[in-house]
Amino acid sequence: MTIAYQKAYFLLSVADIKQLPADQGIEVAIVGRSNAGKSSVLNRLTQNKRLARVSKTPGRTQHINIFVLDDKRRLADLPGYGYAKAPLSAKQKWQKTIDLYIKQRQSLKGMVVVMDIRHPLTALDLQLLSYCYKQHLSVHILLNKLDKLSKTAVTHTLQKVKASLKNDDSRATVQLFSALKGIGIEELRKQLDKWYG
Ligand SMILES: Nc1nc2c(ncn2[C@@H]2O[C@H](COP(=O)(O)OP(=O)(O)OP(=O)(O)O)[C@@H](O)[C@H]2O)c(=O)[nH]1
Ligand SMILES: [Mg+2]
Repeated sequence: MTIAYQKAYFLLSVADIKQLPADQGIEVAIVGRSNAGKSSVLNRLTQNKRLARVSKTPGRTQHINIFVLDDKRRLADLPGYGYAKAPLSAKQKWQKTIDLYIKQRQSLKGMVVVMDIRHPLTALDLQLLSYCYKQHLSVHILLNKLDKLSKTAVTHTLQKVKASLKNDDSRATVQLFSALKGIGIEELRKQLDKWYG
């Protein structure tokens, strides 16, 4: 079946996982460092520029935003992490929310982890990946903003990230992406189709 990503619509925004919609069907979450481009990826995927607010100020999105694809499938835009100016209390709350979300959300089928290709696999990214592996959650990494690097640097970074993931003995997959240029959409859709299948 083909999933009509362009029909996605915003359902609700919650500060607490208790307020999430019923834990049924299949949910895929998008997560990553603040400013990595999560909202831009969602907008690109759904071909809807206004779907997820693309903030110029990093760290704005502190809520879990739920988007509906159809009666069984949802996308969750998780709050960004690693915003240096965020107070410690906000950072701790983030950790707790994400930890609980990953542990408790039965319908969560996979995580799309968005990274800025210029700064992949930061300490917080690695911490998140280890949360996911612990819960046997599938991970697909987007190295976003590839338009910001030269072709040589892109290839080099992709190889380095792949090698590092191998050492991790993770089963995470990784791909190149540019939300700005619309590069990598097909590959992302294929991964999502598998999870939503
Ligand atoms: N050059 C380039 N810029 C991008 C790309 N994707 C996102 N951006 C820019 O990066 C900034 C952050 O993008 P967002 O989509 O708001 O990032 P986010 O991860 O949702 O950020 P928070 O919700 O604040 O955590 C914006 O200025 C985007 O225009 C890309 O592929 N290439
Ligand atoms: Mg955002």
